[in-house]
Amino acid sequence: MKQRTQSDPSFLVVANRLPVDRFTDESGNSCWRTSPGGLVTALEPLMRHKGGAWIGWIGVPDESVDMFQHDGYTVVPVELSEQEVEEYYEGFSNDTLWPLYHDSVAFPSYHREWWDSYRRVNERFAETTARVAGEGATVWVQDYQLQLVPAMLRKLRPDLTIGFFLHIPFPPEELFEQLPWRREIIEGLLGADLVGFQTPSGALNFLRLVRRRTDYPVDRRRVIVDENHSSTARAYPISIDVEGFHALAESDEVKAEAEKLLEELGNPKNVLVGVDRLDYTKGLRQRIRAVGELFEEGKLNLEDTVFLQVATPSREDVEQYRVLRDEIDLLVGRINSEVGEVGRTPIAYQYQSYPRTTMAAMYRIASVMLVTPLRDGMNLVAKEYVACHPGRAGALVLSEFAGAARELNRAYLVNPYDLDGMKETIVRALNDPYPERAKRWRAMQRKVWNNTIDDWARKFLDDLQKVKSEGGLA
Ligand code: ADQ
Repeated sequence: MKQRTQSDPSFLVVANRLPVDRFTDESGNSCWRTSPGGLVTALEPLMRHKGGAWIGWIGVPDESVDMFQHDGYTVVPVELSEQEVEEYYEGFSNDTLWPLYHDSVAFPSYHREWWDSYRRVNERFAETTARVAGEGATVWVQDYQLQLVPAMLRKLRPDLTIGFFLHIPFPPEELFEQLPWRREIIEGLLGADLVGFQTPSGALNFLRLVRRRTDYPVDRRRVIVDENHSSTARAYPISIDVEGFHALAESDEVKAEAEKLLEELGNPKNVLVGVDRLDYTKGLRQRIRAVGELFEEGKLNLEDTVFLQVATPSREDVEQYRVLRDEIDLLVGRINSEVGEVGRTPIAYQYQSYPRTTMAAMYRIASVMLVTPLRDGMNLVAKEYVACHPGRAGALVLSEFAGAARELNRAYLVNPYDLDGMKETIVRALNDPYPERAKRWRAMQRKVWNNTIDDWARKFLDDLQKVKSEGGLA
């Protein structure tokens, strides 16, 4: 076994993907650059300060890359074969766990080979982490692709402090119990000293399952696994780089882009905006149908209103996502051809990814932002809108089933399955008098500014040290 040294990383993040992308520079050299994202932005300073390491997959199958230094921390690539990408990632992670954890809004597929691959890949992540972590280091494991890592890692390295955060919802026991490997997943998570969820109901669902499916004593939020180890479950609602987004939206570049965008849309009085990854959990079908009906019924007017819907390409190798893309194309096409006129259509639909500046420009021009997922761990778009939209009276129509609805409870909340209710609320959000909109807006701004991504990371990591040293949380 390798001798550990002072310079071994003392803070490690383990996530399915690395926070870097490869590109080729002008001289033809292959280089790495940080891929934008809230988590990376929040954790990078800490990684640099503590001599950190990030362990993850580079995003390309069958490629072995040695660990390297990037921006002051160590990047440790974990290799995945093409078959593992199909079985562990597209299969078990995205076609079993993803739908199951999102209320089974699509049917989860259960395949034993996928599970075997999931276990194998989790083992590889745990072994890699165990190899590089310094003595007594803190390890933060991220998300549903790696739920077995905490227990596997604890077995290999009992000296480590291990945290886990789940970015998606944790389902109620009635759903979770379908999973043939439910016991293994619960045991996997219990390897962490602290298991973080987006909402209190996620933490409660997990604790209820532990009580039902294991014999471990549970003391409020704390599960006593053995005399040397206990695991605490608690909610830590994730957030965004609020200041960063706000400053970006106030920049001259974004202001100019927003004006140009408005012009391209025909300078309408009202712009409804939706921005989502193209995913069946995001409630796109229901939202587009609701807005389409409002145009058909004349409650939204083609003369002064446009609905801009952006869908980011996502998981294009998974069949369900290809089908969804075709369905949305068809639906938008039908509404535009039936309600639109030559040169003027109610829905401006874009299937593409945009830079942050364009996202901020869209948030600026949105008189009403539509965030109506059928189920969502948090939903950062909702918070980004509140951080970016200028003025004092933006309007957010938000699904009750997004984690964000707990903090943003002064949004115009909707049940996305109730099309009539959603239609009424959209019209209300558009037409409510200024004082009502402003009151709601102020309340939401307060919430967003009071919990930034830095607060989230700090709170989780502080609590992680606390549960490790004191055994629990007050
Ligand atoms: P996602 O399901 O990806 O995240 P979300 O929280 O909305 O959902 O984050 C999407 C991010 O992608 C946002 O930062 C948004 O700005 C960006 N984005 C969306 N469309 C884009 C486009 N066309 N071009 C460029 N960027 C685009 C998962 C969980 C969520 C949880 C987050 C974080 O499903 O519930 O909030 O992780 O924990």
